Amino acid sequence: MSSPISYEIVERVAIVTIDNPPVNALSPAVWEGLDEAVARAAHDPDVAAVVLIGAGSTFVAGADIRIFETLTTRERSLERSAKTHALLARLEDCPKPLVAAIHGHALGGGNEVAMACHYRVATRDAMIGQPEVHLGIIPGAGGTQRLPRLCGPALALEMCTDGKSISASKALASGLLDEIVGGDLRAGAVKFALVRAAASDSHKTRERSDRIVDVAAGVASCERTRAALTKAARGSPAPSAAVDAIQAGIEHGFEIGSRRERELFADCVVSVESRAMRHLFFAEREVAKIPDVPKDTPTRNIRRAAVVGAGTMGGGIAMTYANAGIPVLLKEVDEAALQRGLATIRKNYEATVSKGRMTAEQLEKTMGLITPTTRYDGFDTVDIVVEAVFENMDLKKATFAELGRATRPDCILASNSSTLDIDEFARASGRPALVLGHHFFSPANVMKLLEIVRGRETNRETIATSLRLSKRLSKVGVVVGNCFGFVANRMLAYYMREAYLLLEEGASVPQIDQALTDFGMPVGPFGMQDIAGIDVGARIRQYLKAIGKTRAEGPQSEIPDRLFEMGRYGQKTGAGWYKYEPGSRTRIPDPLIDRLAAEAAAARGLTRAPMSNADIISRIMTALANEGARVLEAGYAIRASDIDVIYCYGFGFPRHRGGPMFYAQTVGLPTVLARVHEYRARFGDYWQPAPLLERLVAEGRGFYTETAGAGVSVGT
Ligand code: 3H9
Repeated sequence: MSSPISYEIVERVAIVTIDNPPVNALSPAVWEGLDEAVARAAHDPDVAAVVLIGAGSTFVAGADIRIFETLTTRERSLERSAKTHALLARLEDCPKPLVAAIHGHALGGGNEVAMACHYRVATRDAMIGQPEVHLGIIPGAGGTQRLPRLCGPALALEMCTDGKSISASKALASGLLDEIVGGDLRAGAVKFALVRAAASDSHKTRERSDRIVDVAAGVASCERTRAALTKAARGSPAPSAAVDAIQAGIEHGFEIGSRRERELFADCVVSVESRAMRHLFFAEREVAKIPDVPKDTPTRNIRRAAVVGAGTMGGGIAMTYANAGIPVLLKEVDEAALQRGLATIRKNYEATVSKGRMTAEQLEKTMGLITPTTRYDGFDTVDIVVEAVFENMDLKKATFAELGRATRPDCILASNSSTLDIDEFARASGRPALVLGHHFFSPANVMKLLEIVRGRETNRETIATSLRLSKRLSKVGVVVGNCFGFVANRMLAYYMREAYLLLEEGASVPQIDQALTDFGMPVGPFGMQDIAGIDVGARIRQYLKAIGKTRAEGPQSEIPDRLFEMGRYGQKTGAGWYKYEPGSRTRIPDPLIDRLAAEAAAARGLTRAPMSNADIISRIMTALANEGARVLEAGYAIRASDIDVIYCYGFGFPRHRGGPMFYAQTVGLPTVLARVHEYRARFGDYWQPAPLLERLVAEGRGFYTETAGAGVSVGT
């Protein structure tokens, strides 16, 4: 195999190029090659300086994340990172100026390599960051030690705990970069290196202390960051471990700090939390790979869009398109509804302006991309329509029939339905190959998930176009099959069923919500329903009743419908599962709910009894995983990891748990199956083990080898 590192000399400067597509990740061969190339330059009498540069579109996007799977024990990790630290010290000890030339991204280990160089130059559009916390780890190649020495503790703490990249200009201002190169990076870096060679000054980052003069202030900064993290980290231990490592370096110097970094890195890399987050990193990239939709499937260019319905969802979807710079027609039935919708959109943007995340000028420009209308005029100019009218089958079918007439025959027609049968809309439109679901999550302009619902006849081009479009809209698009509730809401029905039943059996609303937020959810099931609106679920149940179906098998609690009858729709009516003071979103427990729960329990012949938070989590997560297994077996999700992505992006499932399927696997599928059997014995036959779960346990396998069968199939 050829080396990913090449070496050439230009004007007495050794150019060491890292060429390890697609992102020049630091594989063992890259580390080794770098070590050898810099040693060679150090001894090469024709070389006065060294430039380290990346081939292709980026410098280095970090360590090769797959390698972490080999660090199965803490000892192994300690051994490996000691070697990496020593290697970087060797680079830093190079007697000739060593210059990192950065374009694209210098992330994680990529930035750590750059910081072990004596100087760093970059293109104007380069991005630099330590994103390790997103993988549940901390920088492990000296990042927690060199970063504060270059840019000061405050920015180092920020970068290592929030994982966000900074721009080249910010990096320059902070001292992390030495120069921004305007023209050709390689030529600029060579020029820079020759100047430094002439000055022959030593510049080892590890020996610098000028950015950490005031140790007490640095420590105080660490303590403030740690305190602020308690809430933001939502149970992930990595951010505070990064603070500990930085603090050790500030208080006790580079060597002791580095040792602490290695220990904390080792703790993190073997943790379940990090495994979960690494799993999600690859899962997110996997979702775009659809077995029968090859990468080279042609896609349509979406230049103009239309949204039908300017309610909460329609307005949010129009904002999503406008935010991506795509002009969008927004249609409502009458002028009053249209003006209400537009006013809400403007209010949302004004809130963004007031938070300083948008300028007044950008607001007007973005609003200018949204063209309000009460007619279908102009619909023959758009490439896609997203229907977001009221969740009613007859209304939606009539809308699709109308859209079939009002748009060009090659226009894609998408429905934002959260539950209904896409194939019925497809038939009504007269162009089923171009019809599918685009199920956004509320608020549509904020939530990152887009369920792309494949109908029986949806063609490959429409799927490929939707996947590409979702990236443009800054969404994570996941292709799912056409079943009631698709994947997210179908599984959510089981999550909610258990929450209601737990309430009737003796837990309280605040206890259940607290158990779930302690688990890492951003909000518990009842708090979430108060935000989404109790009326929404109630209307769906009414529709299902009318067609003789239920959302989830098993006993259905009457309490949500009683709240609906009382007009308690949640936050919007000032009362739901909780009470709310006017203008406040603070949840106030309401004894009325306990009375309703007691009545419901009596009606079902139950004696209410206290239960532990662990029992609550166990019941709810078992229900999710069991239903997830059914969804997977039916082929409504292509992979178990797609379900994980759906839950993390659609409902804020804690990333450090990896999603409901990954979490089940960390609990152990035999344990999950045993719990299903136990619940069946205790609560009744509506608890049925998913056949896939039984099969996997019998075969000693996990969820992650299964891919979809027939459900998510195949147009032409
Ligand atoms: C680290 O560095 C720890 C250190 O402290 C050192 C410890 C010793 N490894 O995202 P894309 C693959 S931890 C392996 O679709 P984009 C990715 O899976 C690391 N593979 O492209 C995909 O493969 P495929 C810290 C990687 O243009 C392909 O590359 N660094 C890695 O949308 C394209 O990726 C990070 O966390 C990797 N490090 O975005 C940065 N990176 O085509 C992670 C990417 O088979 N990477 N791949 O699906 C990113 O954030 C984005 O990939 C990047 C490009 C912004 C670079």
